[in-house]
Amino acid sequence: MQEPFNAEPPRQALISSYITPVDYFYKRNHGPIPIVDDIERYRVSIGGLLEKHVELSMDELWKLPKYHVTATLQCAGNRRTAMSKARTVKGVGWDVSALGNATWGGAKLADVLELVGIPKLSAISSLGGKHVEFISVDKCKEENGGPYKASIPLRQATNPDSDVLLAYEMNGEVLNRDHGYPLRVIVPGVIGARSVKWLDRIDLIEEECQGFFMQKDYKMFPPSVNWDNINWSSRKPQMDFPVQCAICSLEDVDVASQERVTVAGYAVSGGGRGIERVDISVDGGKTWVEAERCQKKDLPYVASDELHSDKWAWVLFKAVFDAPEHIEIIAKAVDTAANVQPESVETIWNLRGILNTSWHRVRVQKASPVVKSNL
Ligand SMILES: Nc1nc2c(c(=O)[nH]1)N[C@H]1C(S)=C(S)[C@@H](COP(=O)(O)O)O[C@H]1N2
Ligand SMILES: [Mo]
Repeated sequence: MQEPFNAEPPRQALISSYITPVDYFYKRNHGPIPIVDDIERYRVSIGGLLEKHVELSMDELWKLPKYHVTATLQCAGNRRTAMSKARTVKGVGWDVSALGNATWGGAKLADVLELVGIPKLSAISSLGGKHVEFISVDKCKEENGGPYKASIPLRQATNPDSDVLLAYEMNGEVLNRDHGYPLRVIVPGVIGARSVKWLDRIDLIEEECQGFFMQKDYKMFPPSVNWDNINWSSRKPQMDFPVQCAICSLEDVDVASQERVTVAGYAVSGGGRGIERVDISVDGGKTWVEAERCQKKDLPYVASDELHSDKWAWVLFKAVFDAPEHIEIIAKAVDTAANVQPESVETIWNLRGILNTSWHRVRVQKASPVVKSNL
């Protein structure tokens, strides 16, 4: 989509490496991509309930300890197109590639907040603030021309272990314009919508952000809720994402041209829960085989002595089968809390089409044998 600019890579490209190259990393925008080019004069303002408002330059952020966090960013709308096939939903259509796994470099939000006087691990500040709001410089029609914004609980923002970053690097390079130059938030394990790009302001606030994307979007409703009976305030904004996986080595429907088919893809869970295993079925879910976990190679953008965490990253998986005549191949992942993906999309259908984490299915047909010519 040109306006706003939204893009995802082909399935095969997505899993061609453990770290997603910037060019293959999905892009999701709600308004025009802003240009912030005067880096000398760029400041991120920190205020809200704070007694003293502070402005930080990039120089000051670069001076803070630099962390590398390898984290999968996933749009809540990933796999929406498949959900809309069950029943129509509202939202941008995505196949299975509205996510990517990058090594983000930047300052920890917990360090930045400490710098402005909010101690580590605070759940509520002495000034009454319980949430931290991120405000962008872009302008969105959903916000009536105002900036994109989101918030996270203060507890998460001040906890160094939650690895929330003010990132200025992606895969060892300066963050590019599409992904939030010069500075963006990365909230690992949480739907992409909270990782605000082109950061302008950080505010300590009492209650969660009242912006459109927190209050009127990105909430998970039950299948009974439709556009006539929706009550937005009855639900909380979606934060962590649930366990997810998808097969990327095959399209739906694919033709197997060889005797063997390779079933490969990604699996990831939110909230810092790792992936325990991925099960594959080639007989419609009657029997399952555990997929192999692909060895992740050295992290190309991290030196061994650097501060690094990859607990928020996806795993790539692979299994190889004989190609029968007609098969439905299914993948489902289990996370370290033993959460399993739901079997059918109908049971998790919701009007905004978010968090389609149902078992991922592709159909494969064996190619008809090539008839040898006598010529
Ligand atoms: N300022 C701003 N931040 C934003 C958005 C946006 O439209 N504007 N989109 C959000 C959504 S919904 C997602 S999924 C991620 C996408 O990040 P990416 O484009 O770097 O992949 O950014 C989030 N941050
Ligand atoms: Mo998103």
